[in-house]
Amino acid sequence: MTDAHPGLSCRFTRAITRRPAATIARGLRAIDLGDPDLTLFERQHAAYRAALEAAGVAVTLLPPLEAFPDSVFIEDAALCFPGLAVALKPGAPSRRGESAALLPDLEAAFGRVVGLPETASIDGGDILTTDREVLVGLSARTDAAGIEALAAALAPFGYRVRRAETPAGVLHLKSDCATLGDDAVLATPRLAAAGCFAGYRVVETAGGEEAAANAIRVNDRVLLAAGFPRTAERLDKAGYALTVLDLSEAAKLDGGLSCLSLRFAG
Ligand code: CIR
Repeated sequence: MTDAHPGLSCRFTRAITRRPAATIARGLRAIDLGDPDLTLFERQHAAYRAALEAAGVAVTLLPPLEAFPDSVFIEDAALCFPGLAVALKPGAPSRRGESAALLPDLEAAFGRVVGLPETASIDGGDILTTDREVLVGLSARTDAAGIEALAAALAPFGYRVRRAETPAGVLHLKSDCATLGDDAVLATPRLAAAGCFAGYRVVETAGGEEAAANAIRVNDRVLLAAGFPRTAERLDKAGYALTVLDLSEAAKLDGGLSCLSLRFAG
């Protein structure tokens, strides 16, 4: 950013979520681990919303979008700052329309909503907002035109965009990292080794626990997916208060903690 924005990446008062669609089993996935169970997904989604609320966030729940099986992963359709939202351009053809479907809700919640050109592709999962910059990973979903368009859209508001590389074979940049606030990040060793976190304090996920990296810092807590005890121990030792959530059904569609909400202050 032009200036540091203390707390921008982890101090939130509101979140927008979307109920999983009954068509969820048609969602995209890199590897077939079986279809998610809708009833269990809904239960886990409710627990996720409750954890956000317990961390001090007022949660809006939008109705399901049956035409978009992946629309529960609402983070990919927009990027939020205090008073400002960017309607993104999801890179998967089946998800492209999610952003337009969300637009009325963004307009209701934010004083200003900006769009991006049709030529751009960019998923929210590739965008890591820290307190000093917006780091965007090139990936199979996010292209150079998408990153350039986002940089141009955010420049007037004083937010600086920096380009990074999402590791090969990884869905999104934030599949491999999370902001912890205060210039600290949680990251996989493979992403940390790529050098994009120079100047940050990095807590690395434990070996074999790469999927733990898609955590979220929400006010005074870090929400972490269940099943990663050694990474949990590292975060605990580093002084973070943890809330551990079972999101097995989202994980079957390559979804994690960040993608299930849009979090913002305002
Ligand atoms: C997809 O492939 O687009 C969805 N099945 C999962 C999206 C997860 N989004 C995210 O981590 N930001």
